Amino acid sequence: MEILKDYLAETQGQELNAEMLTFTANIDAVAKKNPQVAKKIVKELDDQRSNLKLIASENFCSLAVQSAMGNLLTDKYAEGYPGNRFYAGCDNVDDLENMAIEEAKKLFGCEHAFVQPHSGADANLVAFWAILRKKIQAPIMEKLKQTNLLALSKEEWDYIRMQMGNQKMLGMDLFSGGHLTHGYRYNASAQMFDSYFYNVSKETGRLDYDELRKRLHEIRPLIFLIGFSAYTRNVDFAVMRQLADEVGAVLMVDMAHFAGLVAGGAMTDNANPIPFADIVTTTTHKTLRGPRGGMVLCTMEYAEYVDKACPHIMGGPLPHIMAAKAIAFEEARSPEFKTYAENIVENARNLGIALVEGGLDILTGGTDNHMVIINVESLGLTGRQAENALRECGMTLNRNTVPFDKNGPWYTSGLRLGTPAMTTLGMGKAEMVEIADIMATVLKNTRPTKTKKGDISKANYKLDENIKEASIKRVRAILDRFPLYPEIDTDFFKKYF
Ligand code: DSN
Repeated sequence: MEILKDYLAETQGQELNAEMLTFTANIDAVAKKNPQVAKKIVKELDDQRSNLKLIASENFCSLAVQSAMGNLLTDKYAEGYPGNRFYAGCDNVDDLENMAIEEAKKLFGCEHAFVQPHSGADANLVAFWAILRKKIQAPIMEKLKQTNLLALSKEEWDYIRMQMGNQKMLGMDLFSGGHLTHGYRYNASAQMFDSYFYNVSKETGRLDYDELRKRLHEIRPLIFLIGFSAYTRNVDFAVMRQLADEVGAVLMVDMAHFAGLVAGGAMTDNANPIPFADIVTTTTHKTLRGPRGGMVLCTMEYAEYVDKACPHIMGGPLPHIMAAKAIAFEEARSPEFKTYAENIVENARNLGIALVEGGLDILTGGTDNHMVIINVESLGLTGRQAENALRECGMTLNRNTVPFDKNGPWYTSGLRLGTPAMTTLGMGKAEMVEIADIMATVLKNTRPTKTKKGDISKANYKLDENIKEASIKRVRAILDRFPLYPEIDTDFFKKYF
């Protein structure tokens, strides 16, 4: 297979398309080792091009971010942090990590940034343990007049372990939109902490601050955690700070979903957690449009505990991802990103309005951020059926629990959709209205089938074939106007794969 050679021969005399050349060279190098892997990369690009990406937590990062990720930096070990590594030869990684740190600090206006976590779940573990070490371990060590854990007696060490394992955390219930790393029993966080939850109000679907205050005073947790992956309303972080202070809790915010909206200035004043929280975690690939990864932002009070994630909870960082984070954070400081963040919110708002007009049941009736959640129960469907029917019609999204969901976390009664990726492609109000209409049409023409026992199935369904065909055409017509990475021509690879 001579992919690169063929491409160069085919394009002789034409103006150089650096992006296509880079992609072709990468595919060529991979295909020489394993054509099946190369084929899957090209197919994934085709898939993401021919289906509407409506997953609220996904996006398309820039090709510059992608190039920064795919290179030899992956070969370097750099356990520790800049200037304090467990390995020699970290000069370039030190510089890259410092660049990402400085960019993050400028972008979010925070005192300290730790850019090593590989994911949001990692970032949360780093934050949890930093809080435990600062608030529980450090005072005990001070009392014992010790600085070295290795010098503790077995009894002293057991005492620290017991105290650290017996702390309370109060987070948002998974069914109200919270994240599984916030104390869900199937996640390690619920084994680390004595975990408690708050819910949204049954009447409004929103957080009720009076109820939250009551719950906080009842539990009096070490960590008061605000964050969600399926909640569509702004939170007043000034009020959250005040509530945390009333009970002496550490205020931790997981802004993984809305970090890009904070960075781009679409969430300001009390909706921006940075000035109010002690410690903030995030992913870098959702609304922020960076590489897949995580990050912790905090006050100086927690800096040394966060930086010592290795050896405590992390191994080696990913230097190639930190390089890509530096690029992405710089991109996010541009005026274009500000417009982008505003457009994400505007698109979500318009999508919500159009879905309501289409007769669908939207949680809280709309949105303040980048996502919209549909309750499909009134259509007689589960989230799983709705998710699959829409995917058949060229729309990729995920099913989600709704508050107090009767169908549980596997089948669910909801659909979560978001606008970050569609906004990256340049779509606006007209497309949101069209997409809402396609979705409503598909969902209203999908019916659950019966199981062999005669019960209504939670998994299987029948979708009208004519509707399906027409919907795919409508979706493709939108996508044709907003191509993903137009610099890259995947048709060129058809003769190889
Ligand atoms: N997977 C991310 C999301 O979709 O919200 C976080 O778990």
